[in-house]
Amino acid sequence: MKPLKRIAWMIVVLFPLTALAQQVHLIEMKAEDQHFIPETITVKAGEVVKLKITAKKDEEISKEGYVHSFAIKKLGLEFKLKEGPNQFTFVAPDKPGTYKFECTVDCGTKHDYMTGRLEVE
Ligand SMILES: [Cu+2]
Repeated sequence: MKPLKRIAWMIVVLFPLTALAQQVHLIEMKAEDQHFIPETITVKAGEVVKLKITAKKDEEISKEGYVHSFAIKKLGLEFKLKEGPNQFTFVAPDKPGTYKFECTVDCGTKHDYMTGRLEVE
């Protein structure tokens, strides 16, 4: 590759990739004891959010092997969680507000209370 071509390639391909990587907002959570920890997470409107959720089996486990899920029904998001570390990426909504997240896998007697709030600023 000629030097000029190489520089052009770095500007066109590498720079936007680096810029994109820096904009990802990493959030680490736990899903255990039929709770999300933390129960409130805050993001900026339109940003890319990478969720790392470590899940622990409580009372029940689904037929598919999921122990919990992280779902925001208002946004049509549902990430099923296996025991151990899980990782997902989504784009935060453009509209600021409070969005409820919840577990949609029947994980035990307190499952209905396994909820939290995504605050979009
Ligand atoms: Cu549940």
